Amino acid sequence: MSDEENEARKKPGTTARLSLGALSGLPAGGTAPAAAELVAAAVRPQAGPVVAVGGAAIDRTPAAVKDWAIRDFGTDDELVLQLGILAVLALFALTLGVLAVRHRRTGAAGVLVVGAVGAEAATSRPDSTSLTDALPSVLGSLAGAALLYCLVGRLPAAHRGGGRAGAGEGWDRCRFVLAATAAAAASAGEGALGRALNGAGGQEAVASRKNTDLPPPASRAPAVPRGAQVGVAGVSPFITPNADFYRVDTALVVPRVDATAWRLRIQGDGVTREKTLTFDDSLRRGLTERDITRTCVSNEVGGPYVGNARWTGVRLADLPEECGVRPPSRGGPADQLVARSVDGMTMGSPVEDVMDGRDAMLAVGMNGEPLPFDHGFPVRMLVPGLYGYVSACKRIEDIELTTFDAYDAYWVERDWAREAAIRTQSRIDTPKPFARPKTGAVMVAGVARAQHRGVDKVEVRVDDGPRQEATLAAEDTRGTWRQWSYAWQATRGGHTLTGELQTEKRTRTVPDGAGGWHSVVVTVE
Ligand SMILES: Nc1nc2c(c(=O)[nH]1)N[C@H]1C(S)=C(S)[C@@H](COP(=O)(O)O)O[C@H]1N2
Ligand SMILES: [Mo]
Repeated sequence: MSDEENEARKKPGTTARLSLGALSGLPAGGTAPAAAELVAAAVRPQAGPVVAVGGAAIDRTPAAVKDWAIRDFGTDDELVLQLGILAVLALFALTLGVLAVRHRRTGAAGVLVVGAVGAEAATSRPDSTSLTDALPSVLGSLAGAALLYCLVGRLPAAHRGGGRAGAGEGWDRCRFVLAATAAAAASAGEGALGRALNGAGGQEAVASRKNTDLPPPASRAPAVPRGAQVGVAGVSPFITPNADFYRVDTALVVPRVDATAWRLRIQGDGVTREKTLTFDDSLRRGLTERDITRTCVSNEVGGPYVGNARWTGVRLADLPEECGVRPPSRGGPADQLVARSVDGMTMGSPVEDVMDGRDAMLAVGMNGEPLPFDHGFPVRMLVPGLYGYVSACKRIEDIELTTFDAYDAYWVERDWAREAAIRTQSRIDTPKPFARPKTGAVMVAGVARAQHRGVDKVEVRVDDGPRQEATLAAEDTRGTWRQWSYAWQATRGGHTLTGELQTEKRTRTVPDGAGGWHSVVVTVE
């Protein structure tokens, strides 16, 4: 074999070149978001392109899909979304790599276009206040474009018959592979470092939470009666531990707010004296402690998005009152209290409900500790009897008095009801669906809730038999869920157990919460 033939052999054909191009795209496509993540650590974690594009995607997702995502991925929906974005980016990277083999500049420019999309998303997020939020995407895509340009430049010229490569243009497979591998490893490292820095961000916020000393409440929660817990294995604990409390957030990266810098402004229709509250002001106001069961409107009948905790906070009604606000029933002009979060979330509660004497509060404590970041540190709102999306604003920073006619909050714009009082629901916690209990005495037990109204009766029905009254556990307060149990003499075979309390007709979660009986099918052996 001649030298020439040998040289030609080593040079890849067209298909091989395109594959190598695609392979160059991957490290380049990896470098862009990784470098962006690193820059985001310096600018603002929420300004990273994956988080920004993810947030924009969430805002544009139809309510039904979002509802499905919350239901089927639980709180993992955020992870699923981020992985999805990375998968799409990988596809782009492969395509741009192939493109770059034909037109080196165009391929590199493609990376910049993707960067521009990220920059647009980052600067148009509701929590973005500065154009510097574009920096992570811009710098990241510049790095990616430059890498793609260089890597593809290392590929040999196209192989044409016995054409001879010019001196110095020798195709060095080894160096190409080394360069690509190094770039891939570097971007993985950068990405990991960026993520770690982002996660470690908010030092001041973490310190401010650590240094928060909740004063003893001025008004204690009534003691939970001994018999509030039915004492049947498999029933949820009466107080849900913080770590097990369900969580719903549209923000992909939960902002960590420094309590010492936190302010809450109260303004709007009927406010005669505007007010700005600091965290210390709140702690000095004499805190109220209450057990309150909270739930999400996306909770299906029998679903897990409900929890009961001991909350401490400022009485919410006092604040508008001190600002001169009167509820509509006393002639006030505003019927909607709009809460705004630092992350851009908005929610509107009826002013009447907030001021009618129920234990609506600005909570600072959850089960004896400052609010966890995931549950709204430093301050979140709670209104007993209303679903989370119309009352439970986390990291609240602004309260505006307005009307329902004048303003639609985040979820209302997405087809959920303007006003949403919590519907009565009962859940069978045990036996679990498709359990196989033995014949004889089987305890059927669960939790029922009708926050703000109270639960007076739960009935259990086996198949189409008569309704049997369940034994209710001691009632804590009207604001909390109530456990119940029923001793069932189970006979062999398949049975359907139904806990009857709420309206019979099963309804979807959209627009104002699910209703209907919870049934569990078991086979007795
Ligand atoms: N800032 C902010 N507050 C929020 C939300 C949110 O996405 N962002 N979700 C709301 C919804 S739909 C519910 S059900 C509750 C959930 O509160 P938790 O996560 O503390 O259980 O918070 C509400 N407050
Ligand atoms: Mo919710």
